[in-house]
Amino acid sequence: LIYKVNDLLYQLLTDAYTMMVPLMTTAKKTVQPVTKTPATVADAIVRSLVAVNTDTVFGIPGYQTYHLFDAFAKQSQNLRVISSRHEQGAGYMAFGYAKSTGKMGVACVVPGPGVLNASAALLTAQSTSTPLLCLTGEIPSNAIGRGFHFLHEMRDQRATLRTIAKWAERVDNPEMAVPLTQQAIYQATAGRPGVACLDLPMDLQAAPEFPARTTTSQSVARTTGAAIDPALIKAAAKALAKARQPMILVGGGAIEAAPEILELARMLGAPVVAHRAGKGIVSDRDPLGFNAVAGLKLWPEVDTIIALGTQAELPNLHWGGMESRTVIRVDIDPAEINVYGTPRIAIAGDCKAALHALLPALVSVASPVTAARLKHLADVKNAAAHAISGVQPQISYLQAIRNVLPDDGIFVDEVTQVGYTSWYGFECYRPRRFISSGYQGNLGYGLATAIGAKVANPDVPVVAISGDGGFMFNVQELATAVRERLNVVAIIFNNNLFGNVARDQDRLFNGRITGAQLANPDFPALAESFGATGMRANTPQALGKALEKAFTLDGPVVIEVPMGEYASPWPVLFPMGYASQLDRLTAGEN
Ligand SMILES: Cc1ncc(C[n+]2csc(CCOP(=O)(O)OP(=O)(O)O)c2C)c(N)n1
Ligand SMILES: [Mg+2]
Repeated sequence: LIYKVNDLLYQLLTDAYTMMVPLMTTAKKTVQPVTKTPATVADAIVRSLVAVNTDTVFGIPGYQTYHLFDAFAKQSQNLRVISSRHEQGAGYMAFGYAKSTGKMGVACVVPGPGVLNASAALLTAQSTSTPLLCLTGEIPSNAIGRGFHFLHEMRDQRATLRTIAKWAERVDNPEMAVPLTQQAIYQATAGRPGVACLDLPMDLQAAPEFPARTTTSQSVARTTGAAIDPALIKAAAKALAKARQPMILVGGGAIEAAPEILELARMLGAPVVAHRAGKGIVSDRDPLGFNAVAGLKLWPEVDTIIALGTQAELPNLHWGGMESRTVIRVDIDPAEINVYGTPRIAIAGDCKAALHALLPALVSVASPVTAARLKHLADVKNAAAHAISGVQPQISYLQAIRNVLPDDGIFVDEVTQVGYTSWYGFECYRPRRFISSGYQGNLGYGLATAIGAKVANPDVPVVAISGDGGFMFNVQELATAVRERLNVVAIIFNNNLFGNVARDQDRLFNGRITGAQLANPDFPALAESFGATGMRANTPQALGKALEKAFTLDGPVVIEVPMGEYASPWPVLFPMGYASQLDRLTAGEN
């Protein structure tokens, strides 16, 4: 009731004030036509975002975020609001925005169901070390923890978010709003990037802006990146110089060090293996750019491995034999380095800084790369390409897409037969052009992620692939792309099945397939009903033609590709089975 009365009084006062403004301006020319409401804490928060060049917020407004959205509106010359049709869509749009640029993505959602709807996207961003800030509404501060059954109330939202995000805090008084916003931005972007969530009780958003002050009742922590240890750099240089068969593994944490990595690779004559996030750091056109299948083919000979900004899941969880090799890991997150066991040389720090120290140390000790070595690597790469070419019809479709998508075009995968194959079978030539949901493997993240990527890269073609199963998880975001006139192209490989599940069940449970059959809409007609363009392509050649046309259109395009049988994409990637090293890792034998 207090809030209702408050709202009413506030409304009456602003209305009366607005009505008086014309009178004041005609009476006295010097009086400014003030129609603005007084600045709120929400305004101050949004100014903090604009100060770090935030230009887009993805979200859905609601009772507990009205003041934030109004503050966005007041900053409309600096900030664009893109509302989605489900909070998961908003989360993935912020994710796609961040993944394709390296900049922080921003989402804003109501508490409780809004937060939980967004949570799958937050988890994906956190798991892929993606900088994302989520501003979450919260019930009035004096109702928190009281169990009053307030709209969207959730028992402990901050605690829930802490299980997902890198950092989650709540603003408990107006004076902390700006410092905690700055801290949230810092947490999302500094060190190992990740998800920062800031809970903002609705009454505090609406409170008058708090004048800047230094004394604070909630403390604001700062963490600093570790300095690179020169002794470890020396040891790494020594180990690499001694290596007969070195291999470099790269992940998302190595993107900024792309030029240094190429230099290292050429100096050592070492292939650079990328799986998902690391794709494009070294171009697949470069003789030293290796996909996971080529990496695995070379693995038996490899004696020394340097993993840069990657969880190094491939050798640790799947390939095995890490204990008999010299392992060097460089990771900005010291907690990550020892997850699979302690590497011989563990360098906690930024990849670029580490390589700036390592490269000069190597110059005098590394031996020249022989022509025989390069020939051998080329043979391995060719043998892998040959094995991959047998994964049909996926490879033919991926090739058709690659032929049309320019080098700077963005490809968004999904967990579908063509998507798994793309991890090793879709060439990538630049970093941040291949977007994956990483080890979360979320169905339905593709379309919304592609929308976010297109918002951030309006001049670049963006294509998302999915199965019929995955596409329907977030189909509603077609409406967002139509409204925003975003030329995002969604290719649906339709086998009327949760295909991967059906194949596993068939194999594991003697042909008993449960819960995997799907009844689908007419996808092109569905797209047209949204105001998008719908197409159908029956062959790789037809898909190439359709895609060419699609990139010339205005607004989103859906291309359905009816599919029959697929070759399994798994044997070339995991011939030893998935996570074959798990028992060894958990038995502590590393
Ligand atoms: C959010 C989510 N729920 C469930 C799954 C489990 N899952 C993995 S693959 C798959 C089937 C995907 O079907 P579809 O998108 O049509 O691709 P297909 O394998 O048929 O090519 C399912 C249900 C998942 N990966 N993500
Ligand atoms: Mg399917």
